[in-house]
Amino acid sequence: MYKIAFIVWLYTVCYANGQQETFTSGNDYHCNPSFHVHPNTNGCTGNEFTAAPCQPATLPRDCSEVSDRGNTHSGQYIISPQDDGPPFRVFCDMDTDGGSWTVIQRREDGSISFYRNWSDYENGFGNTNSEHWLGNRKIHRITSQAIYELRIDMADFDGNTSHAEYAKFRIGDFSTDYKLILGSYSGNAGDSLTRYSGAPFSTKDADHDEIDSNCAITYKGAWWYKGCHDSNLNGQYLGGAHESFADGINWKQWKGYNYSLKYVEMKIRIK
Ligand SMILES: [Ca+2]
Repeated sequence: MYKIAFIVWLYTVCYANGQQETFTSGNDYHCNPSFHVHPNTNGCTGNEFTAAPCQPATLPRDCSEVSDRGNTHSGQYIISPQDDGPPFRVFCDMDTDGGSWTVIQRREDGSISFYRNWSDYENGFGNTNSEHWLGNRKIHRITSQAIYELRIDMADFDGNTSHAEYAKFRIGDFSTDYKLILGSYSGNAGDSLTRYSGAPFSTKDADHDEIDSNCAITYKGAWWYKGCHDSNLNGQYLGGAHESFADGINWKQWKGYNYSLKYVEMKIRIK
């Protein structure tokens, strides 16, 4: 006991409220005040906490639960949906419209190609701190836990922003090709997705759309296409107005088929 206490004291590191760390043991620990000793002990000051008493946590199932545990900062957290699958890293938006959003997609600078194959979209790619697609398997796991809503925040290159919300959002498992299930629309961006509720997901190498050609190839994206789309948020980062038809990051009802958005963030939370 004394030896353990001494080692812990010797290596005390102070963390900010809500910060997460992966320790050298390889285990992820959820660093939440409820798991920590009182501040101002073990050399930590102010609002800092020591990780020493952290538990190899019962991880939160989504960002709503991260928020419920007292974490108010937007950033990366480890979550674990309530099933047999492994935990994974997500970005939690704790600021927009009350917070608690689990981010599933972000476009912001074109640094990453989104013209990718089925397995990339199934498993996810990019960095949750910047551009990424969380992954269809993970999105399915999260949205299988409860009724979730979807919010899409968008921005153009002139400083304008808009959003679209759907009162229900769920995607099926692999056997449905990650079929989209959507509830009613609200927001100020216009509705460019409801028509595609019920559509399976398609990529350039997995054509599940309703027409002979391959929408994902024609429009250089990956989406819930039918024949083909009103929105293409995984399309090419074309940086504003473009002459090519509907192959950018397009949201038809807001900016049309010839304007590729500057910024998009798709996020979900328990309804
Ligand atoms: Ca087709």
